[in-house]
Amino acid sequence: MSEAVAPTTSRPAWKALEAHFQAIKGQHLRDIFAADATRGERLTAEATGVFLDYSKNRVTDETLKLLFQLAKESGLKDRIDAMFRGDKINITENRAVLHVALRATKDQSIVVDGVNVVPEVHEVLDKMAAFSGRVRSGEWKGYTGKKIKNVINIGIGGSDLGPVMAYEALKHYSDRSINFRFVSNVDGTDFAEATQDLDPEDTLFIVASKTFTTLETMTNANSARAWTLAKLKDDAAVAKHFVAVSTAAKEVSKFGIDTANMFGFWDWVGGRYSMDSAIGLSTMIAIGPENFRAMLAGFHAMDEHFRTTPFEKNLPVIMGLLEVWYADFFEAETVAVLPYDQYLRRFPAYLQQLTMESNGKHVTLDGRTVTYETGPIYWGEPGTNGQHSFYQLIHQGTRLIPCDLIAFCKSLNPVGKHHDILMSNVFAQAEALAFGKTAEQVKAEGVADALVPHKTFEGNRPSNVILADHLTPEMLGKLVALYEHSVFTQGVVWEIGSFDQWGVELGKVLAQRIIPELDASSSAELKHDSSTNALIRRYRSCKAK
Ligand code: G6Q
Repeated sequence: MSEAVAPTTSRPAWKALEAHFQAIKGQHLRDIFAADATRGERLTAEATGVFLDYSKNRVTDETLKLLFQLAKESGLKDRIDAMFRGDKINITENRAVLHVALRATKDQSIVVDGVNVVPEVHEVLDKMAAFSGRVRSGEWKGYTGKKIKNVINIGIGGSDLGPVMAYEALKHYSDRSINFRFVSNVDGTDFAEATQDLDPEDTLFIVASKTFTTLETMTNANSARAWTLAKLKDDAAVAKHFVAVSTAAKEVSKFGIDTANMFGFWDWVGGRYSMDSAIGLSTMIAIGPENFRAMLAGFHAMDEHFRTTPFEKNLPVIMGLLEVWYADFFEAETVAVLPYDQYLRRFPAYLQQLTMESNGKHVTLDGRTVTYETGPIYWGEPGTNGQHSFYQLIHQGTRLIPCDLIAFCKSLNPVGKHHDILMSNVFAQAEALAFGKTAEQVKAEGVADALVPHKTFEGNRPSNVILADHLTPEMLGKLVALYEHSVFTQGVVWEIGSFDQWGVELGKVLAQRIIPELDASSSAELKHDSSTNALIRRYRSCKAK
């Protein structure tokens, strides 16, 4: 039986954290470390080959105790169980939230509306594997009998960011004889640039859209069909050059794609949680079915860790609670994600959607307006590039920006001393952020008095260091699941619904209304505000010139 859960700010642990924050907010990491020689070893956790050093956070043992207490009082364990069980925890859409079922092992049973969904998941995976195998081997031919050399994923949001990120992250494992491109933006430039040097005869489009009605994706898919048919001149070519990933079979066949070449998924997979569903078809073609399954095994290992491990040793729980601590008590507005691995260059963009679309909510599940901060802004770039641009603000600006530094002990491309140099930057940055440089240290270096304030680093900037052996498909799955479950943890504490996205839906509706009004010959009366009306008129007349 679930225990009744008190509203966030009236939980005893929340109140205790408020008082505790006042007591410790002035403490410096320099002093915290000086008082405890074991801290750097103690405040770490490791699971599934992912090592987390969270010692350089502005927390004491008491803070951690209270945060874990807060998780308990928030009913986190019950909520985790409810998600894994397939309860309809996405209440505004009346849906289960079962991305964890996408990586369930064959022997598991997860029942939604009376049906065990695990066999269906594996059926789709098998179908994807068979198709990927045919494309990779050259057995799948284009309409004129040519082997596919280019695969273009058309999708947006959750149907794009995961596939792009995974392709970039796992490029080392990908089949280099096939080009992979990704078209998402409705700006025609995206499509034009992706196809300008390609031949329709050896190009395969994957139209990835859960609903198959998204304006951007359908516009790009229609342009892709026109581009293909301009050369191949036979509607029958569509079946050889287009496949679909969708939950909407009717819409897919309306478009002209053979539903035999449709890869399905389910309404209990949210867009931003779908890179390991059929939405990952481009990933599977790139890295092969075996590597894709290894990625799923990585997701699953982190799922099991999250589901079964006590909070005190639970990586996503620790990370999620630290974000709550900074967002609500230090009032930090952002979190920087800084992967020290060039292959993870799209990981921050991927996490932006995962975190901000999930926890960018201002009402609780039961509709009350929150009185505290929820989802922080996530952003970042790979190291060491970021060090030469925005790190200045993190080190010496006026804002507190908790950082996640992600790194691997081994490089997939060991070149000379590059990797040691890269890794020295990881450790040095985390060290400098935490400990800074005092005015005394700067003076001792012989710096002129006038420059001392400029060269002084306050330090006390918190960071996590996430360290793993090397980047594999399995490791990527673990890292993504780590953040998925951290987001879940935060959402539970904040009592918000992390799995709907009404803000995104709004955008989809608003643009549809304006499209016909942009026609220069349209005489329809404009009924917007005066600014929008004037902008539309200006656009119309500029277009007409
Ligand atoms: C993700 C969001 C959103 C969605 C896109 C594409 O969680 O719902 O980013 O993925 O709007 O939607 P379709 O896949 O339906 O085209």
